[in-house]
Amino acid sequence: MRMDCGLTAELANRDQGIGTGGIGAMAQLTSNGIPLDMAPDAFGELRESNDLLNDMSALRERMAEDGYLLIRDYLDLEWVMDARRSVLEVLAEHEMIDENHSLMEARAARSDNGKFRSAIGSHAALGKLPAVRKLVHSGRMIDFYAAFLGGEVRSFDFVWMRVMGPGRSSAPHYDIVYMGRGTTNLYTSWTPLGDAPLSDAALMVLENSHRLEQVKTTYGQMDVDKKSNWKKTGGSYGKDPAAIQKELGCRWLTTDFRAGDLLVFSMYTMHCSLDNRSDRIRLSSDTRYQLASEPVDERWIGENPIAHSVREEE
Ligand SMILES: O=C(O)CCC(=O)C(=O)O
Repeated sequence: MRMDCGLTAELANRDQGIGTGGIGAMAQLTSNGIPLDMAPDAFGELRESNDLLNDMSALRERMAEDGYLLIRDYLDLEWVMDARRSVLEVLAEHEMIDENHSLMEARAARSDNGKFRSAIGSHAALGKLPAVRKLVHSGRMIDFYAAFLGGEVRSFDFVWMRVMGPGRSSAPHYDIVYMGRGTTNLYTSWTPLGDAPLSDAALMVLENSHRLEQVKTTYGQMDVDKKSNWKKTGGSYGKDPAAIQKELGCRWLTTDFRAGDLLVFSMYTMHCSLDNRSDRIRLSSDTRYQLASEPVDERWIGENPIAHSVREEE
């Protein structure tokens, strides 16, 4: 079934650069191993919202309209780089980093068989590193949410650290299917810990996917920790971003992310990543924020959150 994303023509016209250079002139990109349709009505650039930073009601309207906010150079660069270094130090201890290059380049080490190594056992441990927690649980990050949400902020204790080695990508999904047992007035911060250009598994957002009622009322009602659901999909909407783009009629939007950028999106904003075509590891965190006064999904709270360790019967 093909759905109409709506507003596509209007929004396609809004982007600068598409078809006249910029992201529209990029070489063929892939996600989940599948070539994307790079035509201007299927693929485009994320819109920046820095111009609205001093106007929270305009920023909230933008979130309602776009389902995401891209804020360039927002986070303290020194904090971002401290977090990057501390994660890379752990990866180096696990022999995942090519020692012929400087640590901060994050070049992935190869095993004797030529394959890139992915030896790290616990990503949850990376999310507990003090420099990472400082970045995502204090300072400008919390200042942003206090102003955006208009009250005292609570963040999930679980900090997801993505170690996206060469060839890796993430599959299209809504976050709500993983964390929908509390308030839906909940937001994800996707934070690149270093530059994350298109070649390095940049994140993509499916334009207007937060307004697709047919998807929100079906897939968007799923709770992945119910046993039968997990077996079906592992939580993703599907594994073929090109087919999903065609089915839903929305464009995939992305950009060359830089260290210090912040991408905020709603629980119903479909996202996935490009394939990592570089020899670097793309590092990023994804973290969640809500008003402290609203109900919280307990799976993500506490010193050792249960996350998805428990599959429940219906
Ligand atoms: O970093 C990625 O590729 C996936 C991130 C993600 O799924 C999220 O931020 O919810």
